[in-house]
Amino acid sequence: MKILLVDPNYALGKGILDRFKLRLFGTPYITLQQLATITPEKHSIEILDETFEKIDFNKKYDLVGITSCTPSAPRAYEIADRFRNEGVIVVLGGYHPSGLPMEAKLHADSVVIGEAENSWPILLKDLENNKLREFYHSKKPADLSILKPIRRDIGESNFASARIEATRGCPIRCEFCSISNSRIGWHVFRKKPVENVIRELELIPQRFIAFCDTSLTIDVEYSISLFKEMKHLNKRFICYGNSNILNRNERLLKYANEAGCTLWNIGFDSFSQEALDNSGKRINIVKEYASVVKKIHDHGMAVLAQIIFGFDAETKDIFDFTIETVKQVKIDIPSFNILTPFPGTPLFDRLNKEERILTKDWSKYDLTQVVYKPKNMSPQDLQNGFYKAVESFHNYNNLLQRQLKTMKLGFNTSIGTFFQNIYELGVYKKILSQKSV
Ligand code: B12
Ligand code: SF4
Repeated sequence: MKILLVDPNYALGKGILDRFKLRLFGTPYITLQQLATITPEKHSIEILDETFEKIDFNKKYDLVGITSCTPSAPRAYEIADRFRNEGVIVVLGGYHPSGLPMEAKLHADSVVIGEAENSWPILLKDLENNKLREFYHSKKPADLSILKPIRRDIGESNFASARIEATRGCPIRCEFCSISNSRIGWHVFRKKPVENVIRELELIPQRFIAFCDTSLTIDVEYSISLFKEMKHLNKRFICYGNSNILNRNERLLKYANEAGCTLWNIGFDSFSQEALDNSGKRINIVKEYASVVKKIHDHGMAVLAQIIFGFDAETKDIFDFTIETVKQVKIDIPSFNILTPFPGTPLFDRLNKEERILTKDWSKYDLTQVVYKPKNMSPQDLQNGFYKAVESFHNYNNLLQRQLKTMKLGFNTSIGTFFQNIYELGVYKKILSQKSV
C-alpha cells in the first residue's frame, strides 16, 4: 500500500524565516518516524510535516495516517475531511484522538487509541483484507525492548539537533497530564535496553540530542548506566527529570554531566505546595527547589523550569510570588504555561463535571490561553498574570542577563541554554503578539 503520514501544522511558524529558525533551534518530532519503523517494509511510506511542506490532496494514497495533539486537532480534522472527500482511507492517532476517540471517529475511517506498536501492523493487515475496524486499542503497553532503531531516512532531517526516546511512560499520574490517561498505557514506565539506545545514538549524525522521555529520573540506575555508556559518544543533550529525585542523587547528576547533559527540563509546575499536593504531584517539594537548582549548577548543568499557572489553590498573588521566586531560586530558563484541561485527563473530566470548561475550541488548548474558569481568580486575571510572567523574563534584556550567568556553567552548557533561550524567545514573542489582538 502507498501510505502518507501527516503531522498537521500547529502554527509554530509559516514563514521561511520561521522554518529556518525551527531547523536551527527546534528539534524534530519522531512520532511519525516511529510509525514508519513499525510498518512492514512491503508498504511504501511518505512523511509530511505540514510546517515545512504543503499537502497535495490530489496525490493518490491508499491510506493517510494523521497524528494529533489537542491544539492541532482542528487542523488534523480538516486534513482528514479533505482526504476522505477524495476517497482516501484516513486513520487518526495521537494524544487527542486517544482522549476523544468518538469525536475523532467523525473525521476518520479508523482511530488508533494509545500506542501504535501493537495495533498499527494489525490495522494494516485488516485494511489489506478489507476488514478495517473503527477503533484499535491495544491494552498491552508496547514492549520497548524489541523495537528497532527509529527510521531516520524519511521525514524532516535537516535539523541542527535530533530527538531520541530511551524510555516511555510515567507512573505518577498527575491530574492535569495527558500521560496519566490510564486508558492508553502511557502511565506504565518502560525502557529500551541501554545498548539499543547507544546503537541508535551512534546512528545519529547530529551532536545535539533531545531526549523525549517523560523523565530520565524514574529509574535512576538505568539512567546512570545509560549516561556511563554515552560518555564516549561526545554528544550534548537535554532531557526531562523530576526535581525530588535530582535533589537526592548527586551521582546521577555527575554521570549526566560527564555524558554531555547541558540542561535538565524539570516540571516544577507550581510554587504553591497546596496546588502540587491537590494535583497529584506530591513528589515535588517547593522548599527543595532552590537546593536542586544549586546542585544542578554545581555539576555544570542548567535548569529549564516548566511552570503552570491556574491551579485551584492559587490566587492572584501567585504571579508576583512566582516571578520573585524564579529569580531567587536562580532558574536559568523559566517556561510559563496556563493550566490546560486536555481531554482524556482526570482534570478535564472534573472541570467538565463542575461546568467550568469555557470553550471546546481545541485550537485554544495550547497552554497559553485560558479555556476554563479558575477557582480563585477570574479568567482575565489568569491570562494577564501569565502575560506578566512571560514579559518579565522573555525579553532581550533579561535573556542577556540570564545567558551571561550560564557562562559560569561552562561553554557547552552556555551554548545549550543559548539555543533553548532563542527557541523560547521565539515562542513567547508569538504569544505576546497575540496579546494585542
Ligand atoms: C517531543 C514533544 C514535543 C516536540 C515535538 C512534537 C511532536 N509533534 O512530536 C515539540 C517541542 C515541538 C512539542 C510541542 C508541543 N507539545 Co509536545 N510533547 C513532546 C513529548 C515530550 C514527546 C512526544 C514523542 O515524541 N513521543 C515519542 C513518540 C514515539 O510517541 P507518541 O508521539 O506518543 O506516538 C505514539 C502514539 O501516540 C501513537 N500515535 C501518535 N500519533 C499517531 C498517529 C497515527 C496515525 C497512529 C496510528 C498512531 C499515532 O503511536 C506512536 C507510537 O506508539 C510529549 C510527552 C511525552 N513524553 O510523550 C509531549 C506532548 C505530546 N506535547 C504536548 C503539548 C501540549 C505540546 C504543545 C501544544 C506545547 C505548546 N505549548 O506548544 C506543542 C504542540 C506541537 C505539535 N503539533 O505536536 C502534550 C500533548 C497533550 C495533548 N493532549 O495534546 C504532551 C503529551 C505533553 C504533556 N505531558 O502534556 N512537543
Ligand atoms: S506531569 Fe510529569 S510527573 Fe506528572 S504524570 Fe505527567 S510526566 Fe508524570
